[in-house]
Amino acid sequence: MFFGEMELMSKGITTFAAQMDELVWIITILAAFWFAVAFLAMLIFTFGSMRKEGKKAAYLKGDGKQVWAILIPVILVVMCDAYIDVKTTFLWGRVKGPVNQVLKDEPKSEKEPLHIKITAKQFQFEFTYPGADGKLGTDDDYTDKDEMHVPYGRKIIFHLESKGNAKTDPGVMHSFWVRELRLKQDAIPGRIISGWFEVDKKLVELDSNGKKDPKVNWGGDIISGEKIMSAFQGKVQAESLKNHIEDGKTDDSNFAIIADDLDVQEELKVDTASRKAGQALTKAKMLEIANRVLAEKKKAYDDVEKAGHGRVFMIACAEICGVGHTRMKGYLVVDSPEGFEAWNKHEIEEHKKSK
Ligand SMILES: [Cu+2]
Repeated sequence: MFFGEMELMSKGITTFAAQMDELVWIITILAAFWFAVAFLAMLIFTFGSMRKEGKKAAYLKGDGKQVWAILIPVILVVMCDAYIDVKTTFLWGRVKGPVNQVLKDEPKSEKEPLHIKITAKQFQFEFTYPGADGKLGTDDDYTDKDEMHVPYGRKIIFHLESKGNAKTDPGVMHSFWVRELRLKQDAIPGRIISGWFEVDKKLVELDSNGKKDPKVNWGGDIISGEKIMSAFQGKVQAESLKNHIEDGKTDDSNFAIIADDLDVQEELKVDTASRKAGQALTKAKMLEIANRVLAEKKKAYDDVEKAGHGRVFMIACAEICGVGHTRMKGYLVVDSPEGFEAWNKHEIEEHKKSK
């Protein structure tokens, strides 16, 4: 759903996404309804009970039939609340309940679940895969930073932990969040928290408006990391460049860094000494440059996506974990089972070489 350019709700891609979205809408609509009722009642009583010549103020004791004026709305609100609570409890159980029990009730997927260890650090996510033997915690495990690959149509069981950067550092709280998965899970030092999700192929193939996304192509080259990541990063940076200009924040150092990364610092007349930019250009001119760069980066990203398999989604840390919190991002690549196996094989080889 869109309001102009603004996406009201990202598309959900997991098997429990529809249930989650339904609940979000139920809560939103019920809360909006009762807010409107309460606000209207307040207005009616305020203006309807204003002082009038010759009219005496009534003294209401709140007994007898008057009780119902309070009780009926209260009962209705409590009923709505109970309805939300029941629905929430079932969904919570499905998503956050003990993984082994929950998965017994879920439709079986063709392949055995894939276990992935997620380690949250200041300020990076690391993903450990089982390697050739398919078992976590053995010698052939390999770890990738910032990027997580999963196939659609298979249960993913993650084991999330928080680690410090030194032996004496117990780590801090983080939160693993991918909005399209409709999944957010805190990472707590000293605990390993397991959870699950399964990406639905059909949902990945739809765009945010519910139409089939023409870019989806599960064939093509294996995209292992860097290429798609840098294209994705480029798109995000170009968006950020545009936002900086729109918000008039061209004099902060981040702007200079982004402009440098995108190679438009000269064009935007960024003064490298003062790290200030755009004094020589009008906002309209800068926006023109930013829009051009954004279009280029969007196209580059689309081209990479079209050429290879896999859809990319952003992973973010959703718990303020320190000064680098906003930089704590990663990328989730959803792939076809074949594409995932090819990538997995490639990574196993690469990590063998680097040992
Ligand atoms: Cu964090």
